[in-house]
Amino acid sequence: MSAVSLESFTKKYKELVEIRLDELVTGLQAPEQVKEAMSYSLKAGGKRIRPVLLFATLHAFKKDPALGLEAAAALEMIHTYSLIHDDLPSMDNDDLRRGKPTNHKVYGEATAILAGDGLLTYSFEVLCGTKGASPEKIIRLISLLAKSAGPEGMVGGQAADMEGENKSLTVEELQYIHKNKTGRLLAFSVMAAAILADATESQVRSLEDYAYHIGLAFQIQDDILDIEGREDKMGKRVGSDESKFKSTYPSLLTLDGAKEKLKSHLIKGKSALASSDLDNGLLVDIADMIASRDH
Ligand code: GRG
Repeated sequence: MSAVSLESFTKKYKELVEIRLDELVTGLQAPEQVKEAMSYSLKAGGKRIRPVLLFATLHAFKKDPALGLEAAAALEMIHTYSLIHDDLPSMDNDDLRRGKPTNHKVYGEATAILAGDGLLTYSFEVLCGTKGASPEKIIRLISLLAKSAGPEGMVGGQAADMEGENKSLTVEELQYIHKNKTGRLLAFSVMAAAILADATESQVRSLEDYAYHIGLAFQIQDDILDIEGREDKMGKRVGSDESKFKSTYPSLLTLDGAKEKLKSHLIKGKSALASSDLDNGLLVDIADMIASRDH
């Protein structure tokens, strides 16, 4: 348990990033339809785990979390674009996300594609405006975000996921998909804060290790929720992995095996922090929350 409660920290910084996201999109000189579509998905009720993780990592360095505001907004834009595109008919063809109609169901496919493209490209412009950071740091942030979201990161993970459909994958292949599709943006949350806070090499190593394990824990819990989750909490259909014959941790390891694996990543993630000299309370609480979340 940390001195600051995760609940109050999340409430405060979730609101901060939501206000900033709203200002950023409202201020755009762009056609109303695409602005509205971008805004619709940004405001559709995401948990903001990635921004909160970024702010909490800055807090662990005893830095003002608000230093990471532009990076957090940029990150949430990339995450939102990935969900809009993932839901498209040519990808997962989903009608519901967070209990609401998906972007293309409301605005049509072409506008949904453009809303995703708009969020992706605008996120880099936003990151360039990071306040209080030197040009060198901003370049490191841009490079890290591009690497994390691009073909060697999230896009690569998504491509491997699509190639793996209707095939039986090995645990290693599944791990590659999730490390990249889901893990890399979560890792960016932590490592962007490390850049902003001038982390030492040993702090970087501990945080990379922590991020790797919580990224996999996040995904394993996602697979478990697709079996055990409640549709009213999830805001989408459950059982979709099985109906699409997708390899998942429960399908490869059994449900109990997946739960064991989740527990082991949680322990490893938390122990990676134990060797760092950071104020870890919130990061430990986030790891626990990720492993036990119900949506
Ligand atoms: C289209 C390039 C491209 C990539 C898509 C992230 C992704 C890659 C697809 C999403 C598919 C999916 C359900 C992955 C499981 C993990 C995940 C990213 C869940 C959604 O993230 P949350 O739970 O979402 O943080 P909220 O709604 O809280 O923002």
